[in-house]
Amino acid sequence: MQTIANTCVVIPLYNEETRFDIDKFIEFNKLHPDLCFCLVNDGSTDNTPGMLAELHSKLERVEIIDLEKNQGKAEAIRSGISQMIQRNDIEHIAFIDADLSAPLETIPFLLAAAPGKSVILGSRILILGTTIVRKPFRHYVGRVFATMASETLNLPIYDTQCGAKIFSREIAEIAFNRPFKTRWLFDLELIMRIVNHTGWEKFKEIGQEVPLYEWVEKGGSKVKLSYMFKLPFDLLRVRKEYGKVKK
Ligand SMILES: Nc1nc2c(ncn2[C@@H]2O[C@H](COP(=O)(O)OP(=O)(O)O)[C@@H](O)[C@H]2O)c(=O)[nH]1
Ligand SMILES: [Mg+2]
Repeated sequence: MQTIANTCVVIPLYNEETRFDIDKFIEFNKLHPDLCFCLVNDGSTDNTPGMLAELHSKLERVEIIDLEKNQGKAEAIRSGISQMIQRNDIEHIAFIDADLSAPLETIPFLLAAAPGKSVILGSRILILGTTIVRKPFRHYVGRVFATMASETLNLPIYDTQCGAKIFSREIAEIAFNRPFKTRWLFDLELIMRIVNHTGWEKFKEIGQEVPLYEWVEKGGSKVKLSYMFKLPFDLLRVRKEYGKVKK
């Protein structure tokens, strides 16, 4: 039975002092005191470590990892997940962004929406009943990229790049067992690692994409727009490394 009692949420933070909202964590903790957090400071040069220390002193189930040098979101998440995998009491490991574009409540929401699944992928789909706020330009570039990725890898997933995902501990071990080849396509890489391990038919059984009820893009994104031009090349690297999904 999946409960949030044995779930841990990994959050990478790089210079998040202005976006990190400690009060939201304290409020959430009152409703879900069992959920644990692993907060990874990715070599921040601002007061992020100070804010993490404050949260650590206020909540019980918070672990902090301090990376001395900035390593990028993928590697920051990987260090958090690698540490959580060691804990036998943990069944599910999630990750979300520090700006809480997906609110903390997303975690219990996703677990309840996909009972028994070991790969739960949040998906940003604007349909009646959901609040999905993204800058039009980013949305369109994102959709063109998602379609290209889906075709190139033969992978029918609507939103591979969504920053809210949950895995069983066993699957997390497979998905994060080595460093990623690309800086921003690690979401695609980890999905391909899982599919290549389980095969497509099994992946369909254990995985589910769930439309988020809320995703509100926050200002201050640190992903450079110029990266857009590198995306197709990185996508080809992913295909070279992992091949296409065989069905
Ligand atoms: N851009 C960036 N984000 C990082 C890095 N290391 C960790 N992160 C975290 O990764 C998440 C990315 O969020 P954000 O910059 O808002 O990306 P976006 O919402 O996709 O534009 C945040 O939690 C960051 O703090 C890094 O080196 N660069
Ligand atoms: Mg963001």
